[in-house]
Amino acid sequence: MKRFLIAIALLGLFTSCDDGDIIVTDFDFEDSTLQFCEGPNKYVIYATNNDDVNESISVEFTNSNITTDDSGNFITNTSENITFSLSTTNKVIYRIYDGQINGNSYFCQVVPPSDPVPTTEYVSGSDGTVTIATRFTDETGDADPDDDDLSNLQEGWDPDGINHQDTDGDGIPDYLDRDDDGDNVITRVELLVNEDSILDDNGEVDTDEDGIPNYLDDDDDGDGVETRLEVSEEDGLTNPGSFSSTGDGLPNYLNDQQTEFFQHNENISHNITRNYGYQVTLRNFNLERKDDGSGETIGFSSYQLGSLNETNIPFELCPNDLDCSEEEEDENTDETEDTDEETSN
Ligand SMILES: [Ca+2]
Ligand SMILES: [Ca+2]
Ligand SMILES: [Ca+2]
Ligand SMILES: [Ca+2]
Repeated sequence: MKRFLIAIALLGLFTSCDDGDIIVTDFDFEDSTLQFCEGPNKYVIYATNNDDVNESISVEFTNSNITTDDSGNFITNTSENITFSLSTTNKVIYRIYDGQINGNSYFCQVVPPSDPVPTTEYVSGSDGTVTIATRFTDETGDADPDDDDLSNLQEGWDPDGINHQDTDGDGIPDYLDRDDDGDNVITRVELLVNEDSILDDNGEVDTDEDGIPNYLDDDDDGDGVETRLEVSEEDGLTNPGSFSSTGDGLPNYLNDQQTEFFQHNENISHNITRNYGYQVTLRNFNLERKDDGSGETIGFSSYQLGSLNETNIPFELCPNDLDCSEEEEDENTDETEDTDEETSN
């Protein structure tokens, strides 16, 4: 933000010899963290600064590709970049205030506070565009988007995004798959060590000692019955951690002396939450000074406003590209209608 202010000051020195229309190309705000809120009849993305000067830059806009979730998080309904034109309703505004600026109350309340008062204001005109580029911020080596306590690098994540490991071949790469071996026991549970655990050389649980750790082994006890069939729908699907047991305290899927099984094709939920970063870029726009009637105009060709980060946004994943809503639909199938055979004769 400081650089923005300094640049305006410097440009002020030059505007007199160029009709006020100067193109600036190298503001660098890529490190600024943006905030978002839904104000009255508009969305606002903004950044504030209260260090040497009290100032803000904001983009106020409406766009049908953008919505909010129940928590007010910024959500887009497309993975494509969103670009819209600046106009009388979609605006970039830069302000300097006479006191500390609290962006949340200033931009997001129906009735903004009367303090602080803007003393300087620049507003964009009808030229220019805003682009919001969506990316995941959990696509890094040490991130853990499936929350199984294994980092992306530990799960065969490919930084180039081409050859991610997918142990169970269900189309969900291990780094996003909360059940890597598809046996209906989530990876986080299969990694838990207790006093009876048999560990491999890497310190991971390998009950049948076949060299494949439980979280990648679809038959954990090596009794020839797939783990997914030794876990009942009830305990495996809805309550990982308490599993069918014949009575000796050991879950059946970890007991090679027990080979009873349930026949089913169910999968536990694979939904996770992910973290997003929305990069906001402004292009080919002008800012016109509004507070002093000077009409001073500053032109910009490209301006990285910064990144808006949203975390823990629900992200639906379905094994083998199945429609995960099918289950709910099945539950809603019509019950056999009772025909009223009442005859009045
Ligand atoms: Ca998988
Ligand atoms: Ca598993
Ligand atoms: Ca094993
Ligand atoms: Ca087994």
